[in-house]
Parts: sequence; structure tokens; C-alpha cells
Amino acid sequence: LAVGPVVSPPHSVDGFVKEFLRELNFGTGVLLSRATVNDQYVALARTVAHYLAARWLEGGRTRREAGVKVVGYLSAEYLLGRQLGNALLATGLRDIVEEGLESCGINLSTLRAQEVEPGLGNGGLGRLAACFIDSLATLNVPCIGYGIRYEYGIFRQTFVDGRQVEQPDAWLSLGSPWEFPHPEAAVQVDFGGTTEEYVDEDGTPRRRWLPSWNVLGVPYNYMVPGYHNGRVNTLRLWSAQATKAFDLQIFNSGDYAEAVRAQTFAENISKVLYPEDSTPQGRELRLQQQYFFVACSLRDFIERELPADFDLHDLPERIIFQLNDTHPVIAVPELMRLLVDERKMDWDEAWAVTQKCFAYTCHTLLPEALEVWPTEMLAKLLPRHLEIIYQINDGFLREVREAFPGDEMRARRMSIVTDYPERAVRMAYLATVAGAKVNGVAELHSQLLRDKVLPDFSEYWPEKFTNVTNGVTPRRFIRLANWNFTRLINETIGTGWVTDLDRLAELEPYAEDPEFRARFRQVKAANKERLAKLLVARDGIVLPEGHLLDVMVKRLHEYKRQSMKLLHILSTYEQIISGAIDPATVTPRTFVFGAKAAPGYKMAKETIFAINAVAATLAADERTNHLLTVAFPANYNVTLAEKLIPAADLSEQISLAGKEASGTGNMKFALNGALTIGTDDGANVEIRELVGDDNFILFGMSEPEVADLQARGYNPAAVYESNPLLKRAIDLLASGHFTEGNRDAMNPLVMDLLYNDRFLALADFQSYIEAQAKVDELYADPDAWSRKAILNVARTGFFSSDRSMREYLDRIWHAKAL
Ligand code: DL6
Repeated sequence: LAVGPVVSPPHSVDGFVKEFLRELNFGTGVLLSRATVNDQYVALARTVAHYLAARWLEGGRTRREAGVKVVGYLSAEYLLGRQLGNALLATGLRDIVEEGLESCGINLSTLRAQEVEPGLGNGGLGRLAACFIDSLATLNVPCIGYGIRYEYGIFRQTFVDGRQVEQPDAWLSLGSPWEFPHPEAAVQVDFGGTTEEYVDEDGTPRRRWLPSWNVLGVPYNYMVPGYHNGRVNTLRLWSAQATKAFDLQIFNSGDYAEAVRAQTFAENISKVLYPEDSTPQGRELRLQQQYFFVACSLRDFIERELPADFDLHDLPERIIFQLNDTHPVIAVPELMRLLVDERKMDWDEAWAVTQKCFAYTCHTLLPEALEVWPTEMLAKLLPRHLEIIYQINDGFLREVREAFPGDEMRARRMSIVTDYPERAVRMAYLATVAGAKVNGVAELHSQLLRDKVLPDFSEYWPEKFTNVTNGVTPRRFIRLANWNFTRLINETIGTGWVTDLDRLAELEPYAEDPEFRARFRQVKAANKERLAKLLVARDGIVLPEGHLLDVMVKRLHEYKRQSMKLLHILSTYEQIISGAIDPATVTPRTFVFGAKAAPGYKMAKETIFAINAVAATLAADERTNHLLTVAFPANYNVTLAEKLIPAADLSEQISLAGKEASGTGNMKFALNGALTIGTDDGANVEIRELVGDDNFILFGMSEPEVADLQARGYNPAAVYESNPLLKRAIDLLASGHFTEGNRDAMNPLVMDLLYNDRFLALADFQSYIEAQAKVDELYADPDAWSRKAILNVARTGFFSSDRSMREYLDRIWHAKAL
């Protein structure tokens, strides 16, 4: 076995049943007659994992032997979603498994529902990482995803009296059958202490780090299967452990808490996913997490994936580390430290190697989301890294001063280390200086990144900057999530689209075919029915039949403007109850929200409260509840997205132009046949260009108009005073109507809208309302609507993450398929 081919379990119903029962009996230790659903799920997952593992072991060996370049995706987040369905899809085992389980009296869907999804990400950034590693495996490109095995993932959201209450996400509590822990391969990670100068054996003066404490990083391997191609890549997530489990002497003396203090401290590093996707807080632990996982990953790759005698000058031929946002950027000085301090490489040579080993993707435009680490904190936690950063900065600024003699302000602007408002390291600048390439995630975002966030850098290194528009995996978000539609597409154009999404273009002529349109509507209706069943069981929410399903699911953030969506609902409601419009003319709509607010984000939490209050009042109002329903299922996650998106008619992508880097939900909705109402922001711009103006409901200011209004001075209260519709909607919100007469309850949100409105919701309100009227008008003609929806599908094949990956491979990574 060590050298021969690895044996895959048999692909037959009988063979599967034998494997499954063997796993149930000897892996899980139970008899079928006494097995709980969880026992059965765990045994099934492990059985399916065996099928994948055979290919995984083979593939790993061929990759190492071939000595090819690997993509090392460094990401603090992976929002994976459930694994079982994807593994069955990748292996083509689904039918065999279903039949085999049936013969044991077990229902596959019941076991699938038992899986707790690993929520190791906050939102778009983590889900993108999961789509990318899926695509790389499907393209047969060797990739190791590196990240953190958080013991608690993104919090479980509950609502108490309409307010968000966070519960810990104990996703590991029933076991995790998909992971392979390797405590024997643990890596030591140092922190703290000081640095010193010394003279090495050759008489060369050098600096070294004398750390004061350390932890262990234990790797947990996960398999990342390609679709029907036999490739299985690795996701390696690190868990922190104390170097010394506990102090027996102190324990024996009776001070149990003190005896395990070091252990608790160490394990905190991978305890919980940082519950934030836009503002850095809780700083020190966050920096510890970041350094922890990149230190483990770099050491792992160099020491375990490369031959022992490998010449590290050639490292760029074997790895490209993609920095997924600024979170892993501390990897840059860490690689320099490994090369210069540990391997005694000359500084300039090490810097040349480092600059070829990294590339950086920026995922935001919000200045508060660009991480900055105070030098004081770096000096305390990573003193040698701080010295290395200073040295990198000195060399870089020398270059800048040579290129722009006398332009001292430019050198200051470009300095990696800033002095204002405190002395700190700008991680995005460090990534830009070190990275071979820097990319944004949609055309508009990349342009704004060049022009507004990093203008000096893009002027200095124009060729370094590029764009790769995000994408989503068609396997999870169409093939798995929307089986009804998959069947219709397969029957119409064959199955090739699953790995070649541009082929959806072949659906275009069918948009003109009344029979196809009718079948498309049947698919939507079936998906709505499936969603309705799920929401009753999951949340006790009853979805009315026959409504336009209007969906806004994403993180709760002011720039995404859930409050503007709420104002649209309020305005419609207010017009009905005040008699301003005839109820008979109103298109019945169900508005679905799904959104988690960062626990410390007050205004986001007030918005959640307001949505829930409006939902409850509307549900109880007999005048309108047959026309307007607001559904806000708690704890929106990947599993729910897979049911919600295929059912949607309308996709709400209403961020203030210039603020959403890309969005990927927008792509998932379009690909599943929803029309978008959206601003010219992020990837919406490209969606609109591809589907055509007639098939996209555009509204709102453009980015230059936003900039112009802000420069002129924006006064939301004046907008409120001048727009009667808006005024009535806000007045109703403030009136206590939704809070049993309590006028104060909505005050924070109302006051913010009137006197702050940082993301110009009031300024775009009128345009939004007019666009929504157009939606109603279009929806009144089901045939015309479904024609547009089908064209959305046929014209958005571009947004496959397979395409994104090809672009990274060609323009950034220069790595190849095996
Ligand atoms: O690139 C993935 C995703 C984009 O689609 C979203 O537009 C963007 O908001 C998100 N960015 C982040 C980073 N936030 N921070 N820090 O989550 O990335």
C-alpha cells in the first residue's frame, strides 16, 4: 500500500452497504438497531470520506512527486457549508448511497439534515474562499487552503423580543467526521520576548528573536474534492494547543485554575472566529490568530511539502501564497524571518524570493476595514517581525525617494509605517509592497482601489494592479442547491455547464419558448414550496402562496442599506393603510431578510430590531397581511442560502455605489433566475452589463454622483422634509406603531437616518421606490418576467468561480493543472 495504488472502496450498492455497516459497527461502535441519527450520519460521512481519501492520498503523492507549483491560499475564513451533499456529488455516489441506506431503513435526507455546517467565516470573504478551493480542485490545480480550525464558528443568531442574541456555535459538539487530525505533526509557534544581535559561526553579525512563550499548532486536514475528476485537494486548518498541557505540581497543590491557565490561554487562539467583517477590534487576540495560522502554514509548506534538501531560492517555483485580504499579511515578515534568520539567506535575495511568493487580494473599500497594527502591539507580540517590517519599509522608501526625488510627502503617504493617529503598520501597504500582484474583486472595486485607496502605489507600479471579478461555484449553488432547475437545464442543453458555465448561454434561445418559460415558472414554484416547508419546520414561519418573493440576504451593515429596504416596505404599508393607494393594485409580496449583525455593531442591531418589529406588526394587520409579509428567519447561513436563493424572484443588491467591493450573493441569485434590483455597485455593474439594461432594475446614484453629493454636503433631514412619501414612512416608524406605542424604541435608527445617514439611504430612496414600482409592473406579466429571468441565467455564466480561478492562474499565480 505504501507504494502501490490506494484501493478505493467498491462502487456498488452492496459494496457501499458493507462499508457503511463496517464503519457504523467498528468506527462508531454501535449496532444498526441501536444507532441514533447522529451515529448514522457520522458513519455515512466517514464512509463517503473513505471513497474520497483513496483519491486524496494518490493525488497528494503524484503532486509531491511531480514537484509542481502549488497555490497556498491563506485565509482566516472558510465558510464551507455542509460537506456531505458536496462529497456525494463529487464522487457520483449519491444514487448508490440512497439505495444502500434505504435497504438499511435509513433516509438519506434525514442524515443530510443532521450535519452542522462549519461556519468558519463571517460572510462573502469566507464563502469566496470556499468557492475558490472548490474550483481549483475541479480544475485539477494543486492547492492547499490554509486557515484556522475555530472551535466556535460564526455565532448562532437568535432573536429575543426581536433583538439579536448571539449563541456560541458549538459545531464540533457532535463530532466532525470530515476532519483528519495530526497531533504528531504539530508546529511550534513563538510569541513575545525580545531580539538581539549576535555573530554567527561565519563571523557575520545577525539578529535573532528570543521569544518568551509559545503554543502548538495542530493541523486538521479536510478533503476538498473536485467535481467528477478524481482530484482531492487539502484544506489544512490549525488548532492551537498549549505546549505544556498543565502544571502537575500546581494541580497537586490544589490550584486547579492556575494549573490549566497556560492551556486555556493557548487554546483561546483558535477558540472563536472573530465576529466581524468590517472593523478590526479585540486587537491582540486577532493578531495572535493571524500570526498563529500563517506561521504554522509557512513552516508546514517549507518543511513538510518540499524535499529536505530544497533550495529555498527556488521557492517561487513551488508555491504562490495568496493573501486573502490583510488578515494573513503578517506572513510576509514571517517568510523573511524564516529565510534570513533561520536559513541565513542574504536579505536582498530573501526579499526577491518573498516578492515572488505572495499576491494580495483586497476585499473592501471601507477605510475602517483596512487593518492597521499598532507598532506597540507588534513590538510586544512579534518584536522580530516589527524590525523586519521597518527594514522592508526603509528599503522601499529609499526606492520611492529615488524615483521621486524631493517628493517627501509622497514618501510619507506611501510609508508602510504611519505615525497618525498612532504609530502603526498599514497591512494593506505591506501586502502591496510585498505582493507580486494586487487585485480587487470586481471591475469597479479594482478601479477604486487603484484610484482612491492605493493611488500612489498604482502610479508607481501600474503593472502590479489587476482585477479578478469574483465568482461562485456552480456545483454548490446550482447543481446541489437547485435540483429542479438543474434537471430542466440538463434536459435542455446537457450537463456540460456544471464545469463550463459559459454554456448556460445555450439557454438563451429558450427564453423565447413559451413552454420552457412555463417549465421555468414551475421550477420557481417548486422551489418556493420547498422553502415554505423548510421555514415552517425551521422557524415556524408561514410563507403565503403566490407572492413575489423579494429577498435580501447578506451581513447586516449600514452600507448594504437594509434600512432602505425597510423604508420601501414601510412606505408601501403606509400608503395602503392611509388609503393613498388601492390595495387591489398592490402586488402581493413576501420580503425575506437574512442577516447577522456583528455583536458590537449597535446600529446594525437596531436595524434587526426594526425589521422584526415591522414583521410582527404586519403579520397581525388584517388590512395588509394578505398583501405584505416580512419574514426574517434567524441564523442565516450557507445551508439556508441553498434553499432561499433558488426560490427568489427578486434579488436586492442595494448598497451605496462605491461601497460593496463585489458581492457574490448577487451572482448566485442571477444564476438561479432572480431579477436584480440594484445600484451600480460592485459586481452589479458587470451583471447589468452582461444581462442588459432591460433585464436588470437599476436605481440610485452612481459612485461619482455619490462622491459629488458628499463633497457638496449631504443633509438627510432636508431630504426627509422634501419627500412626503419618505416623511410618512419615517414618521410611521417613529410613531410607536410597531412597538406598542413606545416611541423611544425606534429612536436610534430614526435619529441616525435623519441626522447621519452615512450611506445616503434617504438620498436614494425616491429612485428606489420608482424602481420598485417598475418591478411590480414587470411582475404583473409572468411571461415577460420569466423571459427576463431566463436571460439572466443564460448571460451570467461568467460568474463561475472556475473562471475567476483561471484568471488568477493566468495572470497572478502562473500555476498549472496537474
Ligand atoms: O470578495 C468577497 C467579498 C465581497 O464580495 C464583498 O463585497 C466584500 O464586502 C467582502 N469583504 C469582506 C472583507 N471585509 N473586511 N475586512 O468581507 O468580500
